[in-house]
Amino acid sequence: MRTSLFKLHALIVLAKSRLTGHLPTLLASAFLLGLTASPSQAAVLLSENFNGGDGGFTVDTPLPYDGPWVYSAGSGSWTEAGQGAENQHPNTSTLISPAIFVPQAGPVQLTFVHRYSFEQGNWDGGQVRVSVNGGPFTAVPSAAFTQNGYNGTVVANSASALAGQPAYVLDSTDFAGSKLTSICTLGSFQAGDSIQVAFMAANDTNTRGNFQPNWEIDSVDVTGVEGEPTATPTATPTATSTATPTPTPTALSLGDACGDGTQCASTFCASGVCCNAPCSNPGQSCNLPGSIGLCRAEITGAPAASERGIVALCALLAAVGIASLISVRYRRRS
Ligand SMILES: [Ca+2]
Ligand SMILES: [Ca+2]
Ligand SMILES: [Ca+2]
Repeated sequence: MRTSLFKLHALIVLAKSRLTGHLPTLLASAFLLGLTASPSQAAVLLSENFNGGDGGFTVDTPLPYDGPWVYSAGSGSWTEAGQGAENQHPNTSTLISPAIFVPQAGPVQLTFVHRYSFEQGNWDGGQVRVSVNGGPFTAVPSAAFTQNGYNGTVVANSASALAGQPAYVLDSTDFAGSKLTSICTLGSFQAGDSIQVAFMAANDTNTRGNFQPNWEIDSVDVTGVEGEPTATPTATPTATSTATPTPTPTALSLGDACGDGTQCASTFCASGVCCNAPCSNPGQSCNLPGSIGLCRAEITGAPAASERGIVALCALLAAVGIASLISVRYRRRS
């Protein structure tokens, strides 16, 4: 309910932000929607109906006997058939699932469809077991079942490996006409755990149940907790605040005294000041009065103002002299 309200709120914010065209709000809302994606749904960890194959299940049978677990393509199920004649030893066969990866911490639930017909008198029985991370298989207790759990106990003086333990015994209801759906919690596990489910058929030294097969597993489904988001809304601001840039020394402006170009914003240091250009050619300077920081041609060696005046006066006098000579020659001819 809380999740739904949160989603609704996020949707409203999203709609508003679309109206205003406010991109940051839009992005933040989309982020929130992603974070709240179905946190309460079950994650399917294994789903096998055996109709197209054995599901990769394996069988452990310590001592050979008449009817250990076998896969039946015809019925799309695994079946166990018990032991007929007396053979002087317990007859146990365990059907084991492939390793099931648990991606998120939390409870894992097993649902399986089956039927059974063990020897009358509770001499034989069947039990569900679980192994975590390759450890030993342990019984799933009666209390872990929420639907169609164990219906009895194997007698204590049986040769069965389950003597005195809770188990499926005798016949399931309407064996010939229907199958049961049993549901139990396998336990609560950590993210990254690997579990295996087992169906242990444990018979004594003789005699089958009333019907065949003695136990049949038609389908197996294992579900876990749907993945919670790994990112948290506070993670992003924290990450950006830690990424504070290291302060760098302020670069010198044009005209500031410098030792080398790395100190200057312009990257050029010429004539002892930061310069707008490399200013390295002969006759150039970056610290001329009136243009400090700008590269200019040096005026050293150029005529001073008084000298320029004398030169101009001499040129004028020379021009007057030449004009006088030309004038005298004209008068003599005429
Ligand atoms: Ca028996
Ligand atoms: Ca038996
Ligand atoms: Ca099936």
